[in-house]
Amino acid sequence: MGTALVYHEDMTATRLLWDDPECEIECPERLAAALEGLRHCGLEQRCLRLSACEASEEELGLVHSSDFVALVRKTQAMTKGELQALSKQFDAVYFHPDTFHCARLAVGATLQLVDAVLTGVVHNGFALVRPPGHHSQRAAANGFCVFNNVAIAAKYAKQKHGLHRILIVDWDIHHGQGIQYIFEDDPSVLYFSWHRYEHGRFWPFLRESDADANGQGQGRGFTVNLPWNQVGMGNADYLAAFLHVLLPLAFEFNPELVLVSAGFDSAIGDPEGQMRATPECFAHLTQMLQVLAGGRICFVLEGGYHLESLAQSVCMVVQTLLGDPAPLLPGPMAPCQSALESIQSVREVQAPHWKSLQQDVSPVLSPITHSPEQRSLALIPEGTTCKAVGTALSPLLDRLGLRPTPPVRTAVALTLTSAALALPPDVLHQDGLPLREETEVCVRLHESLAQDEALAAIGKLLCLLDGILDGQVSSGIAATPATVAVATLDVVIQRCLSHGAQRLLCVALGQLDQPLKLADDGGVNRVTCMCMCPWCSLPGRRILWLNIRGKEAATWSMFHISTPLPGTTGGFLSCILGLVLPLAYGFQPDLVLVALGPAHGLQAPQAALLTAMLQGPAGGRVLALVEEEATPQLVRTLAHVLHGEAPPCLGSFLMASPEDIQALMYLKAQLKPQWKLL
Ligand code: X5A
Ligand code: ZN
Repeated sequence: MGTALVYHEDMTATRLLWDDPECEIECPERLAAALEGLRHCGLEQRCLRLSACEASEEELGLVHSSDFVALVRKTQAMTKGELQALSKQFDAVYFHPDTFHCARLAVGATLQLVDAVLTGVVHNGFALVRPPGHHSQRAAANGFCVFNNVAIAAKYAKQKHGLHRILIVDWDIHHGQGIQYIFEDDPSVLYFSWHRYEHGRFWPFLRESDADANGQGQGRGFTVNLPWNQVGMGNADYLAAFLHVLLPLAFEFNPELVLVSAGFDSAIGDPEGQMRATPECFAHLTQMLQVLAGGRICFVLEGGYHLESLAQSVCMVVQTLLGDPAPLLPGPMAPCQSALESIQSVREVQAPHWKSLQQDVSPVLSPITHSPEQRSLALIPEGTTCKAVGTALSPLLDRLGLRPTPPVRTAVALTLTSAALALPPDVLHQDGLPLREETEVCVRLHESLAQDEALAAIGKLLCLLDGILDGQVSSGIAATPATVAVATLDVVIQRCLSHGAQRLLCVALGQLDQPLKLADDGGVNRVTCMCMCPWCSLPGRRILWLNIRGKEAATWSMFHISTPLPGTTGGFLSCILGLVLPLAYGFQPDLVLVALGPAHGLQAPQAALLTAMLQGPAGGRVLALVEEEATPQLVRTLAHVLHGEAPPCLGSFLMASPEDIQALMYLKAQLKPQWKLL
């Protein structure tokens, strides 16, 4: 079970045969660049390679009229003049004698991928295809697209595999109006698209690309358009769109399959998109989508015209699909005002159709009290579009390849054996007491820890923690004796800080108060926080403490926050997507501690989702602390998500209670001035 890569070299055959500045960017080198990138990074070799076959006439007929298919078939025997004349009948389209073959391969590749994922041959995969598909309509080619690969795949998944709910995420920078038209009145397909819109002044210049187009009839609420009205959208804008629009709806929809119209013209350097999201951002977007549908997710290439940016972004997606941790995101985590306005307007349009949005029909946009956005991300120099894959590609790809991935993905420091726990086979077991002396030093301050069993547990835990801090291990789970949970946490935090961690995020669940002996330097460098606790007196604000427990909402400072544990699935999701992740991404921690303390009250699927999603902000560095008495089922579930698997479903969606909504709104209002992703 792994990741499929579906491809066929013949898809490089179709190309523009005459002069057309609009169409020339959709060139064969796009596929070559993406594939070379994957090879260069050693990713192609890690995938299950599937060779594409042409889709059948019947499969094309799931979306397209037989007249249209017949018309495209005829292009195989046309002269250049005839091809050019036919192309002119459509908007931004070119035909080549090999177009029909390529377009059938593109559909075929997509359907093979869907089959592989839905029959359990692989968990997920990527179809590298040309021509793209999302603009194509029942009887019309459009915007370089001939057959609508992803729309056909959704119909196919419904018809052949009997699925009832499919999510299509279209992150290409153009509006996939073709997909929108095909599923407009179909509530079984949730279509999300963000796109460069500029108030209607960008191609394809359609009124129905705006946020207020949200489906027809039964399908109302199942088309979700997020128009970008300015260029230059970056990582924070894309993250905010996922956290505040797509993911709340996606969780509520609860898809059985996710299809991604994966265009990379939304990435930095692209001549069409003019946006600024870096390739790393696509690793994070991928990781967020992987928690849906039990991880059943198929990526299908759409646009992407800057060869280096395209290749890097494809590598980021495939690397994430393979289970590698997402790299840290560069840049300040503050969405721009225009993005916030777009996000707000689509939330308002969709609110009547989605319980997850009904909590804040008229919420506050963050006031413009701060100085305008500084956008200091380095731009890839322009002018490298659609040239043959040259030497310029390698240095940039090397940068990706050199990013060290820890040799061990997940380690555990537990008292139970792996056989009893049924952990994934390559999870490392930390045992022995190699750090006895250091352990004793660490625990000197805590008399409660000075018993043999406690010392043994702490020794294992520190050994695991050091593995993470040294970059040998990505993530882990450690058991702590419940009676000394707070003291243990203190020891862990001290060690992180003394090992040079710059920013530490502690998500403490249940009855865990902040350790008291944390700051030896209490009182020094108290800059803005009026809180008297030692956490906030640390120089450099190195710890963000977020306590989720069954009490009131409170903010002692922007780094010291307490929120009640919501009682419903809807409330829990709002808390994760609307509070925890925006804070975590805004803080950009080196390491995340998820501490499940006494009476944490979380069900295993909730703990798994929280832990899975907190891998994003810290580059995969998550240490989960569980009580020794934690059930094997909880430990197993956590080990699986840290190991890269999808968390189990939370259960049916129940709307957040008014009290939980109120607590969340209160915290967000308090914290919004400092944490811009909220
Ligand atoms: C698939 C795709 C873009 C067409 C742009 C025409 N099409 N100006 O990115
Ligand atoms: Zn596009």
